[in-house]
Amino acid sequence: MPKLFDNMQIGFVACRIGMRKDQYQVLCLGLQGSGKTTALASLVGESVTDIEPTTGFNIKTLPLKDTVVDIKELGGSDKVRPFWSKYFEGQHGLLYVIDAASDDNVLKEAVKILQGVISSSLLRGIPCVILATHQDLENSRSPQEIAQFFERDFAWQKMASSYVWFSRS
Ligand SMILES: Nc1nc2c(ncn2[C@@H]2O[C@H](COP(=O)(O)OP(=O)(O)OP(=O)(O)O)[C@@H](O)[C@H]2O)c(=O)[nH]1
Ligand SMILES: [Mg+2]
Repeated sequence: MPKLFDNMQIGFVACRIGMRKDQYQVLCLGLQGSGKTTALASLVGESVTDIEPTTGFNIKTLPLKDTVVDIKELGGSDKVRPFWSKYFEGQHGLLYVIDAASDDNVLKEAVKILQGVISSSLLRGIPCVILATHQDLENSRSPQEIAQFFERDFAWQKMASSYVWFSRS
């Protein structure tokens, strides 16, 4: 009996420690094929081979020091995008993924869709980071080229010059 009691105490302490971690919700959006699933798998150390298009959503949990970040990716296809706004409430941040090797029209569409997303009152004031993928491809654009597309329409703070460029202030 004393042994069982000891175990219960240990369980209680472990539970309390678990509860102390702050939990944040980040929404990961971007056009179909922009590389959201691949980027998230890479972030949590999973294999990036044989990744299929996301038909609904895909959640990855990223444990950080004293913090747990749940990143929820929503599929980027035309069929799924109308439902994005159902997931806006309660988010602490937005990760917007773009394909750095896409052509002008696709990038313009990515800008237009991001404008629509961040105009939602449910996302007002939350930070948004743009992540550019496909930088390993020869035809990928430089950070400066991509910046031109986004700087025209948004007020951003520069964070880095490689994979992550701007954060909405
Ligand atoms: N070369 C290269 N290929 C990539 C990169 N990121 C993703 N891909 C490829 O691009 C394709 C689409 O990647 P996904 O991660 O499925 O894209 P997604 O944004 O999750 O797409 P949806 O879920 O359909 O909205 C896959 O074939 C990936 O292997 C990258 O940085 N470089
Ligand atoms: Mg996906």
